[in-house]
Amino acid sequence: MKIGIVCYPTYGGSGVVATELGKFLAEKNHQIHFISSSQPERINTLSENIFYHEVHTASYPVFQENPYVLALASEMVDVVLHEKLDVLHVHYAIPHAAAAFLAKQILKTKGINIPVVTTLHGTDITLVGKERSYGPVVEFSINESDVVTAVSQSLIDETYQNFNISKDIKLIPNFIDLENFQRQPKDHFKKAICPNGERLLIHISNFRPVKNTEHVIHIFHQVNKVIPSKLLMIGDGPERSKCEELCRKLGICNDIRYLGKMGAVEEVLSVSDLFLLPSEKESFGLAALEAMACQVPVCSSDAGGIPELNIDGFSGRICPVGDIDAMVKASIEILKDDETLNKYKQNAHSRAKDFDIHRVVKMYEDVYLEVVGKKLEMQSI
Ligand code: GMT
Repeated sequence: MKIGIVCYPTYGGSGVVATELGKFLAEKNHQIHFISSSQPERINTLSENIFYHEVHTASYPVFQENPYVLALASEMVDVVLHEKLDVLHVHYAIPHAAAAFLAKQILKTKGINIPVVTTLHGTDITLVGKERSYGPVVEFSINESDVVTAVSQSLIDETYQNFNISKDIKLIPNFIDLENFQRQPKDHFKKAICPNGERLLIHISNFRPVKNTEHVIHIFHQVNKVIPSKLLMIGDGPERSKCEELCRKLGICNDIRYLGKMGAVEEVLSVSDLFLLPSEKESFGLAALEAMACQVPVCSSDAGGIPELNIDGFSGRICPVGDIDAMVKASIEILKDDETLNKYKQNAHSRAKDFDIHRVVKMYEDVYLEVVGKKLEMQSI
């Protein structure tokens, strides 16, 4: 099939899901056309089946801001027409689902019926999507999509709670490529960071307020008093400077390293002992799944869809959102001795296998086949 994938080019989250999905579909001989505002971070492979179309917004003195949605819809129309796409798959409702609706209507006037699949990822529903300034458009464009998927049951439930949705929403969870994400021998790196055999804790996110990154610092501070440890903070975003200030205030800067938006996170995950994810909201927690694939157990909050991924007492521990003391206790329980830690590590890896890319991508392929099949049926009537 010829599939257009529309996504944000960002580090982590929906951008990563969209690009990993496209790369894997390309390996399965589908032709993939990524449409985005700039080259997505993880399109790093050369493949005869992968194409990239950048959205260009022409500026004009009258515009306060260039109207991206219009440029995106125009690009979608152009790519569907000239590349003869079978289906458009948009990731993150705002503004991609609305732009897809517009493109679909334009294409209709040219006698083309392009099916639109919308995948809901998280804050497009649970946070910013609910804002008065976006809500009606989000609701409308979900209802107008041919198929809607969401990455967890919790996100499906919240979508029905927050909006008046007439569509069935299919659960297709996020996935992991276990060949790329696996524990690698990086002992020299572990020795450099933890010279005295300390445990290594890690957090990876875009440092937005929903991630509760300051809680990560507080949890680490308390754990470190009981079990000598170090902390890696990976990623970057608006809350990072607050975290740095907190580290200075607590006098623990020497035990914490900020490595920014690293490319190969599987390398640092390979030497880590515990992933901390105290988020206030989290529809799935892809970063936690990547950690589990590298045999890193997860101490998380119970926000959103996290409990559908992390199993309390098995792949890690789950505590109420905001309960720092409980997360400290739970982390210590996981890290207290090698036998317990190794058990959690194995369990985390075995849980990650439930989200194997081979199984999950098949679910997306089935969705594409269904909508393309319906389109062909309608054409033949
Ligand atoms: O919804 C967001 O905050 C952004 C989104 C992204 O594009 O980074 O992240 C969400 O999508 C990920 C991929 O499906 C999920 O793993 C994250 O849990 C989810 N983030 C939140 O719900 C906060």
